[in-house]
Amino acid sequence: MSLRETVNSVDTNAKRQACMELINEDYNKLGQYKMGEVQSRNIMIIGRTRTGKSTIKLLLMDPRNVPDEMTLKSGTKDPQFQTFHIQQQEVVLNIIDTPGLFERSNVESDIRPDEAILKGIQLCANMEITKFHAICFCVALTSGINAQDVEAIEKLIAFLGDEIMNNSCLVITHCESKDEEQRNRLKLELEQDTFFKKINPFFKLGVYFSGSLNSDDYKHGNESLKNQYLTISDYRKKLLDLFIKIEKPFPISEMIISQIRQANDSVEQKTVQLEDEKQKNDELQSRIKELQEKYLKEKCLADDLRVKYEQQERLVTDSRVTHGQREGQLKNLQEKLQQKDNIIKRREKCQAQLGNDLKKIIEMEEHQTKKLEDNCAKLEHYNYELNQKFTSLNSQCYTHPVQSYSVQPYSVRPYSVQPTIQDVREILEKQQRFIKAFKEIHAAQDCLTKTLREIIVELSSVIENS
Ligand SMILES: Nc1nc2c(ncn2[C@@H]2O[C@H](COP(=O)(O)OP(=O)(O)OP(=O)(O)O)[C@@H](O)[C@H]2O)c(=O)[nH]1
Ligand SMILES: [Mg+2]
Repeated sequence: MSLRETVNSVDTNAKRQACMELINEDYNKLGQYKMGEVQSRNIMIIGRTRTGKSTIKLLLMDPRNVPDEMTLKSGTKDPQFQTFHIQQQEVVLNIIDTPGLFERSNVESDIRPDEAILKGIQLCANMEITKFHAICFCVALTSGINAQDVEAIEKLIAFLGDEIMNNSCLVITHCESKDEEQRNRLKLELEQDTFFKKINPFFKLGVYFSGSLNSDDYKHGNESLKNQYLTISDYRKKLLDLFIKIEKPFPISEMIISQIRQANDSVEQKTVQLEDEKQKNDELQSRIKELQEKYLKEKCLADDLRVKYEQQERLVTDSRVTHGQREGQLKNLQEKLQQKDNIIKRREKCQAQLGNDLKKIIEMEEHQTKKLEDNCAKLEHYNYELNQKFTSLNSQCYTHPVQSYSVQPYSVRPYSVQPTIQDVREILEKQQRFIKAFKEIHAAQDCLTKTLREIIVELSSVIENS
């Protein structure tokens, strides 16, 4: 056989088969990172806050999980995306755990249901998940179904359309201690429930139960944990069976996604606006705080000023009173001054009067003096005459003796000649006139003295008053 014939006669197929058998044997024994096709199931869990959504996720992962102790505060803040592989089934579960609808938080800002649903779908779109195999609507046995659940389902249908019903189921949580009889009774009760009647058609995939190892029983190591484990394992299996068997997922159309994106954008815009507003609000708050502090400082100042003002006002009032008193005193002084003025005037008047009176008195005195001088002159004359008479009578006394008569008129020198009766009578008459003249002088002096006394009395009273 030629070489050509020998080469052409080689059985290539048999050789390849032999090679591949060796390779396969080696890969099966030693091959690394072996790949196998898996199917994925996208599951979204939604429902009111604290109904047990995150706990369902834990149950699906591992039925031995024990949830944290119950609190009223919401747990999941943002949608959570997690992927699990069901080993025997070559199925991958993409679980989207959403924040609770009608969330209760510390800041009292309820997340609106549409917002929470939107966030979940947006997250799926971001993860290139554009179809859902199941939407698990979660309600807790402990809190039942209410108007908020109805509202949430209506919103979901409004977003995604009626078709979503084919891929929706209801999951009742907190049922780890319920036996089959109790569950059936529960189902019957549900059928009678007003709210459930409204949403029942939505759950075309049916009603399922869920639960978890009770944290209190776990804490106390109660025997009931075993039964709970068995029950929740059944729930888990039923749920997983459901997810695995769903072959027709609900597609989220591009349109819905873009709508959701738009809605989400507007939500984000609103969130940004909200953040802005919050920042502005914070700035305003700090400004208000500053102003309040300023106000308090100014108030303190104003209070101080008010106190000072009140003090000043008191001082003004006091000084007004003092001023009034001073004015009164001034008035009194003015009155006294006036009185003194009057007194001075009266004194001046009195002095003038006195001057006049004194003048009159001086005049009168002068007059009287003159009168006295006249009288003296008269008396001297009269004395002279008497002396003459006596001289003549002395010369005649020897021829006409008369009874001796001892008359000795004023400033008349004694004589030894005896006067006649006629002489004596004349002398007596003259003496009487002399006496009369003296009486007149005396009366005038009396009058003068009286006037002087009156003036003195008046002056003393004026001086006393002043
Ligand atoms: N016994 C029992 N407790 C549960 C069950 N589901 C939830 N809980 C309790 O309820 C609490 C809240 O459960 P979560 O799973 O966090 O509720 P959620 O719906 O995810 O809450 P949000 O994320 O706030 O919306 C958990 O800490 C558990 O204590 C259940 O099936 N059985
Ligand atoms: Mg949660």
